[in-house]
Amino acid sequence: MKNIDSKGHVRGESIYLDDIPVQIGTLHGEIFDAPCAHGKIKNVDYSQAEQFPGVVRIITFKDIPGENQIGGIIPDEPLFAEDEVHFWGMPVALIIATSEFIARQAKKLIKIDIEELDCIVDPKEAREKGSLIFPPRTFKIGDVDSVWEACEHVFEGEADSEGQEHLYIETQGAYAFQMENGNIRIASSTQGPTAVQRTAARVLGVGMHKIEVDVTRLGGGFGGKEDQATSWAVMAALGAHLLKRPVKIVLHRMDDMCMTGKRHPYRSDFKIGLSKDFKIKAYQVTFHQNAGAAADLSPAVMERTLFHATNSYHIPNVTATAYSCKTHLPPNTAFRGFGGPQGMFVIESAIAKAAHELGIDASRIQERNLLKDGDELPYGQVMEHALARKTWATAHKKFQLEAKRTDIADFNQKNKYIKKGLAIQPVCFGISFTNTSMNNARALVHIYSDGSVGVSTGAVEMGQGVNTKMLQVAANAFSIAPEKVKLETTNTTRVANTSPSAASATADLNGKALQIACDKLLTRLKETAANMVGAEVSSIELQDEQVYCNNKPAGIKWEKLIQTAFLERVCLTENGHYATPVIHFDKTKEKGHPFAYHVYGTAILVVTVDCIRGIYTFDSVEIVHDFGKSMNETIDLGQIEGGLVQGMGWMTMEELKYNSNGKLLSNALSTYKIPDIYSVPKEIKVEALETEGHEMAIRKSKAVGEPPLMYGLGAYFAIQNAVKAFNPNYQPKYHAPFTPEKVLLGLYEKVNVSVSGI
Ligand code: LUZ
Ligand code: MOS
Repeated sequence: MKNIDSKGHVRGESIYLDDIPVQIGTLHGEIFDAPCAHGKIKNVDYSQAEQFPGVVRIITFKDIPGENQIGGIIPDEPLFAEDEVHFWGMPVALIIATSEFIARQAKKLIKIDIEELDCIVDPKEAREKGSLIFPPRTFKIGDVDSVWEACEHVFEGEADSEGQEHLYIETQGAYAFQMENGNIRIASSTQGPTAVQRTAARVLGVGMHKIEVDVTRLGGGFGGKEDQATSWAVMAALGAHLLKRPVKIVLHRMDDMCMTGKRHPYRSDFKIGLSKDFKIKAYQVTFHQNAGAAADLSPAVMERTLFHATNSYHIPNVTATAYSCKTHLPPNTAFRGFGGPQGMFVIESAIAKAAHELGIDASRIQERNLLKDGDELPYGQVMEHALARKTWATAHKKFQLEAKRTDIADFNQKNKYIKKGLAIQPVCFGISFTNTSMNNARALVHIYSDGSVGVSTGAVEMGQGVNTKMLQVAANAFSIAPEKVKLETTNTTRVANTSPSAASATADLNGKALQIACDKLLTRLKETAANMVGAEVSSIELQDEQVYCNNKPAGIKWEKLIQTAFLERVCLTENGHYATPVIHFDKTKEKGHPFAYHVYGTAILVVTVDCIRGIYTFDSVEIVHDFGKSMNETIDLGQIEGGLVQGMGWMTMEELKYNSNGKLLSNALSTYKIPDIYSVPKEIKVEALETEGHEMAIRKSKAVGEPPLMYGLGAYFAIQNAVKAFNPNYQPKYHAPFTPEKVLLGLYEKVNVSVSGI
């Protein structure tokens, strides 16, 4: 089944926030933000802006009826700055005007007098100065200190990865309406409708029941709207509340890039110890997460970094410590992978470094240490149904790794100024919110009296195709045509207390809740059918839109069944609640079983580097991926391709630049390069690993949102291998992204070349 949104998207008919017809009387909001990263506000002069024709009001923290607080995990982030600003782009005031243009003009008339204070942008510097968001955490298994001695080889090093801009095509936005009795309705481009509802209630000082949040769809989220869609929605709600008129806020791209947090940059130190036969005996790692100026989701992101510190490998002795460092960047936030990719980059760097020093290919160490059933991870979960080795072996065979290696060696022998490099990237990603209590969802199903069905869940459609999957669950449960099912908007009055659509778990959690609701309806409908044909309930099935009795059609169509049930006053509405069983985690011990299951895969990446210019193209990325039993192969394939390319972009070309004063320099698409059609691999092959699927996944179809991003890590190491093939003096560094500039520097590091004839 195709994505149900594809036609609407292609024709431009799909409704995004900015497509909602504008109500008469609507006002437009524009954010006045901090012009430095850290400073004391001496004075703000709004007088000229206030007098600008068309400006209705300028709202500051003083106008907030409730709390000036948007922090979720830790209450450390004001909606509007009070006396101090903590990052460049921090909201100070909201200008409300009759048009967006007027609001933007008025913004230029605000004069702010700030005393600039010291600015920290580097996480290690923050740690040295004791600037932490919360105390460090350590995951530990075995005892590294007692085994270094016994290791044949021990290597130490640093591995750093930079941030990543989400670059959802649809920027942040919200549209709030004052309803009767002081109720507020907010249309929001958010992954977390409940987070918006809760925070709006807190800021307005009202109960959550006064706030309704509605989401049709997002033009991309990638984590950037898990927590950070909230500010704009709350500001719009505040405007609507104070002015009793609709207020709309849609960020311009440059404002969005400047004001919102991104993937967390990390700086890390590692030490790895191996036996003679390349078994990893010990691994010690210290992560410095650049959290930015407030906690946002950093504690949860840091936790996932620790969970994924050893990627797909079994290491018996591990000490992984992480510091969440408070700096003056915008608060960094969720981004596809949620700290996992950052953790995995360090172990892959440690392996690459060991391989380089030993003069072997990294894959020899990788393969030797892949997880298998019964292995215990540093956080206490014991592997079951581990597929790390199977995906590796299948990729090796299916994609003829040996032949590929020979071809590349041959090519590199024959070509002086063009070199190829290969890397293998295994991935093992845990599925479930790391915070156990968040792993629950609800669904509401109405069967209308004509037999058509309306489905509401807590899942937010952001292009990932979750609505299509939900529709499949409902249509399949009732054995009716997909056309008979409608996916409603995600709305807090229909489905309450939702977790954000995140952690790759949205289809699993909401799909299972929906399945439960459908099953309850089905039970009642079977009773009605049994009465109609005068048979036992156990002999009844629904198939092909009709009733079957003892495997034979009973001559009752779906519509007839529903009509009868309706006339007999059977309840045709149900809701389902699902909470993931089995999972638990004890933070005092840092041990437990936090994940419902893991998703596995192995990618083989081949790159060609132009050794004169430092530019590169990826010839191919070939993947064996563990889909479980995919319930929608087209959608899942789209997730793999998109995730892969997004991961490759982070590792190679996407380069965020802040100056030492904390100002974002790469604040537009002209200065921040994301992968385009010319930079994606020439060939992407994805093979499904043959498995039975996993019971904890919706219809045995495993979560697919985040895991493929981490195949992109291999891009870094493939390029590095090509550089090594050109320049034997190159000393590998582990600092992503590997931009063409860095490639060029690597190619000519400690080289005395004369590029003759060029
Ligand atoms: N969000 C969250 C996430 O709150 N907890 C998680 O574990 C998570 N994992 C991935 C992406 N978003
Ligand atoms: Mo996400 S990083 O699953 O919002």
